[in-house]
Amino acid sequence: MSKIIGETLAHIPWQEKPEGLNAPVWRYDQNPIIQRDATPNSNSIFNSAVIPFGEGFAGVFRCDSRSVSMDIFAGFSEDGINWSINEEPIVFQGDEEIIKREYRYDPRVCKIDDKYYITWCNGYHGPTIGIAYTYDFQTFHQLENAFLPYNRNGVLFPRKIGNHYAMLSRPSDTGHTPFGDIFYSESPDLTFWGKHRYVMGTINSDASAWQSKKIGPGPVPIETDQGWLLIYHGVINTCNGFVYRIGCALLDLEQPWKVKARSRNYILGPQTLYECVGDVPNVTFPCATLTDAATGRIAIYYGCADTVTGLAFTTVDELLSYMEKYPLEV
Ligand code: BMA
Repeated sequence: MSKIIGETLAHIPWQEKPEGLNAPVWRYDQNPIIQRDATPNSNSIFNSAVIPFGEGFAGVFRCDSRSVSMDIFAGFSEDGINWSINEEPIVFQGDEEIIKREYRYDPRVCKIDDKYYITWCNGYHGPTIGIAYTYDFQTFHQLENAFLPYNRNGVLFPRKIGNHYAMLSRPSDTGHTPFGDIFYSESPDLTFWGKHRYVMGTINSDASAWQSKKIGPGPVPIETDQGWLLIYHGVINTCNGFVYRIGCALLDLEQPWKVKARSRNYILGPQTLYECVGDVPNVTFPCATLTDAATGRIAIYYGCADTVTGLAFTTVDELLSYMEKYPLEV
């Protein structure tokens, strides 16, 4: 038995694993939990992040509008399943040069001490990583962009590592990025980022072809007694375009650029109608988890076909033993 290091969350959304299922992750049986038109002006709501907040939950949602403009919106829920998402996007306070909006998408939310940090893909003369914080999901303070363009998928660690804030990210290009590895960076103050270390990259062989084109960090890493459990997305290029699946890895607790284990198999991929059919077919894209340290339960929130939001379940033991059963040489 391995342990999640963190808070208990007795009201984590949960369903038991269906009997006989031969996979480490199982879908909520009422998926998708957020439909594409859940707000009056939304074309699609996907690649979104949630976190325990007050007695319930809060989240930051990627809603593309019916003019297909990409922005991020706060939302609230009592049970983590039924969400009420604001009709207006988040308005940021901060330096006027930085809060100018080009586009915003694929948010993550991470609590560090008493603040909730939002990171997202932020248009600033090309995609880079925006960072902001809030105490209450009403007022949001935007900080400097973490990196120069081009970067997507900035994911903070939920505590300092060796006295520094830490982030995983995925350097990219101006377009749909036909490459991509995961890097680690540190900062003393969330403004100046350095000590950029390579964590892991694509597997350009038959050994694990689902992650042969690019990979990127997904939800905030989960601290366990074995290491940081990282859930990430992996992409293969096919004659019908990119297919996005979900995998996992275990990173060293104090030196997270060191990979201790990684799954050869994906843990979830597009199989249902809502994952295979939508504005961008065959995409499962995880951006958040909820975890319960008391039971080891993990609820995964993931975008489906760039259109709706899905929920799936696993446990820390399911993922660690799956990595052991189907290991990738690291
Ligand atoms: C990536 C990002 C994600 C999207 C994915 C599939 O490059 O734009 O937001 O889910 O492509 O379209």
